[in-house]
Amino acid sequence: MDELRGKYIEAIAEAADEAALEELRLAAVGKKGEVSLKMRELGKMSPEERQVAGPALNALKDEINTALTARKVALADAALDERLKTEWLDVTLPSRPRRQGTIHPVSQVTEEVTAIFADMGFAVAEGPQIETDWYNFDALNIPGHHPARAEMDTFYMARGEGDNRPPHVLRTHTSPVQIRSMEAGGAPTRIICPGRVYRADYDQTHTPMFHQVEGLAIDRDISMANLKWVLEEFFTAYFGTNVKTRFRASHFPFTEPSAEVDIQCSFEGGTVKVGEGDDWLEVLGSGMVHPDVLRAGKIDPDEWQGFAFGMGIDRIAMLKYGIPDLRAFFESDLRWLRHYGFAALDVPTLHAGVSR
Ligand code: 2NL
Repeated sequence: MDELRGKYIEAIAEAADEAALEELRLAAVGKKGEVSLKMRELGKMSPEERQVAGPALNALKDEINTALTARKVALADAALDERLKTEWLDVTLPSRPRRQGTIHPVSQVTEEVTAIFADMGFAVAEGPQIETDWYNFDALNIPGHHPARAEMDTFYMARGEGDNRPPHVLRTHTSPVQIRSMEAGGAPTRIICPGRVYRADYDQTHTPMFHQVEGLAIDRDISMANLKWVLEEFFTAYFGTNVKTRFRASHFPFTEPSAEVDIQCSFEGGTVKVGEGDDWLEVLGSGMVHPDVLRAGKIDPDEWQGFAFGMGIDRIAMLKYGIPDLRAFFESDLRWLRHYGFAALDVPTLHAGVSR
C-alpha cells in the first residue's frame, strides 16, 4: 500500500500535462486501476484483514483523487500564467489620435463679425427664413409692381389649391428681421442680423443660399458720418489692418440717401490684399433708413432716424481667408475644407494609411 501511494502521489505531482494526469488516474483509480483491483481483492480477505485494508484503501483512493485535482488546478494555473505573459493589454497606452472637427468658416466669420459689432453696442437679432411677402418686400418699400421684386430671383413657397393669398417666400435678405425687431423693440436700437438668405441664382459668383449680415442703428440724430465710422472701425478690426472706405452714391428702395461702400485694396500678383494699394472693392450697400421703412417698423420718422447696411458674409470670409471661388466653398470642396482643417474628411478607418 505504501509502495502504491509513493508511486502515484509522486508521479501525479510531477505530471507534465492533463493527458499524463489522465493516464495516471486510469492506472490508479480507473476501473482496472491498481487501487481498484486491490479493492476487489478485499472479498477474499478474512474479516480481520478486511477491517484494516478496507479503510486504508479508501483513504488511499481519496488521497490520490485529491492529488489529481490539485495537480489539475496547478497545471491550469501555470497554463494561464503562460498565456498572460504573451496576451496582455497595455491599458496605459494613449488612444489612437483622432482629428477633431472644427467650426465652419462661415460660422467662425459670423462670430467674429458679431463680436466686433458687439463692442460697438450692437445686439444680434434673428428671425424666420420663411417670410411673408409683406416683411420681405412691402415693409421695405418694395411694392408688388416694383422691379426690385423681379430682380431678386425670389423662391416662392407653394400655397394650397384655391388659396389666392400671396405666397410666403424664402427671405431674400435679413432686412425682415430688422422690421420685426423695430416693431418689437422700438427706438432707439442698435442691432445686427446675420443669417441665411436665398435667391434663385447659381453661377460663378452666386449661390442660391448665402449668408448676409445687416446692421441697423436708430436714434434721434444718427447720421451717415456715424455709418462711415462704424464701418471703418469694423473693417479695420475684421481685417486686422487700417482699411479706408469709399462711399459711392447709389439707390436702394429701403434707404435714402443710399451708398455702396468700397474698401481699399490692391490686386497685385493676382491676389486681393485689403487695406493697402489704391484700388477699391465693393463690399456692401448702405444708407439712411427710408421714412416709409421706419413707419413699417412702427417707428416715427419725425422723431427718429438711422442708418442701415447689408453685406455678404461668404464674401468677406473669402476675402479674409483667400478663397478664390465661391463654389469651392458652397459645394464643400475637399481641398478647401481641408485647408481649414476639416477633420470630418479624415475619419478614422480600419484601413490604416488609406486616405481620400
Ligand atoms: C446689399 C444692400 C442693404 C440695407 C441693406 C436695410 C434694412 C432695413 C432698412 C433699411 Cl430694415 N435698410 N438694409 C440697406 C442698404 C443696403 O444691402 O447690397 N447687401 C449685400
